[in-house]
Amino acid sequence: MPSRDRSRAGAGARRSVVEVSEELIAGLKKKAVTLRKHIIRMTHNAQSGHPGGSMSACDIVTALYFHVLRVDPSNPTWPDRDRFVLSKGHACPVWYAALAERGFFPVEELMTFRKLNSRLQGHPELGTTPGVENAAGAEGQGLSFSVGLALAARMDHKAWRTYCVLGDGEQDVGQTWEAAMAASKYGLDSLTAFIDRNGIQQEGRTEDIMP
Ligand SMILES: Cc1ncc(C[n+]2csc(CCOP(=O)(O)OP(=O)(O)O)c2C)c(N)n1
Repeated sequence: MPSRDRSRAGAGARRSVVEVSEELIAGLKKKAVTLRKHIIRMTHNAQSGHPGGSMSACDIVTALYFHVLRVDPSNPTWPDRDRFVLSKGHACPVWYAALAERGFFPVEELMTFRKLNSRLQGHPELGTTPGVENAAGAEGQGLSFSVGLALAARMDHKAWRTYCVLGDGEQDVGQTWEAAMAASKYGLDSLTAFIDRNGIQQEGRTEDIMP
C-alpha cells in the first residue's frame, strides 16, 4: 500500500518489484489458461459456484502463485511464507486451482469442489484446505485481516509479505476503506492489495450499484 511516511515501514521489508521477461509472461499466460479450465470444470461439475469472479482474478492469482509468492507446498504453514488473502472469497475456485497446480494438494481433488465432506468448500475455510490463509464469504473483511497480518510481520521483524485480492464491488463495503486508512496510517509497505476491476458485481454494473 502507498505510504505517506516511509520511515515507519517495517524493518526487513522486501522489494515488491519483480523482473519480468517475454518468456515469463508467456509461461504465466499458459498457466492462467490451465487455471481457467479448472474453474470451468469445477463449477460445472458442482453446478454452482462463481466462475465469473474466479476467471477475472485468474491472471493476478497466477502471477502471484507462479512467480511472486514465497510458499512451500510441502510445508503450507511454513512461518516465513508470504501470505495470500482472497478477500472476495466466493472466487475461491481460482485459489483452489492455483493451489492444486502449485502442488498443495492433488489436481484430481478439484472435482470435489462444493461436495459434502470435501476440503474445497464454496467459500474458503481456514484450517481445512492446505494453503488457504483466510476464511471468507462476507465481502469486505480481507483487507482488515491483511492489515493485521502485515502488522504482525512487522512486530515479529519478519520479511514475509502479504498480498490481498479484492473485488471492485467489494469497495462498497465501509470496512474496506477503514482497512485502507489503517494500512496508510501504519505505512504497511509489506502489504500489496489488488482490486479485480471486472466492472460487475452480483446485482449489476459496479458503476450503477455505487457510482
Ligand atoms: C457482506 C456481503 N454481502 C453480500 C454478499 C453477496 N455477494 C456474493 S458475490 C457478490 C458480488 C461481489 O462483487 P465483486 O466484489 O466485484 O466480486 P466479483 O464481481 O469480482 O466476483 C456479492 C454481493 C457477500 N458475499 N457478502
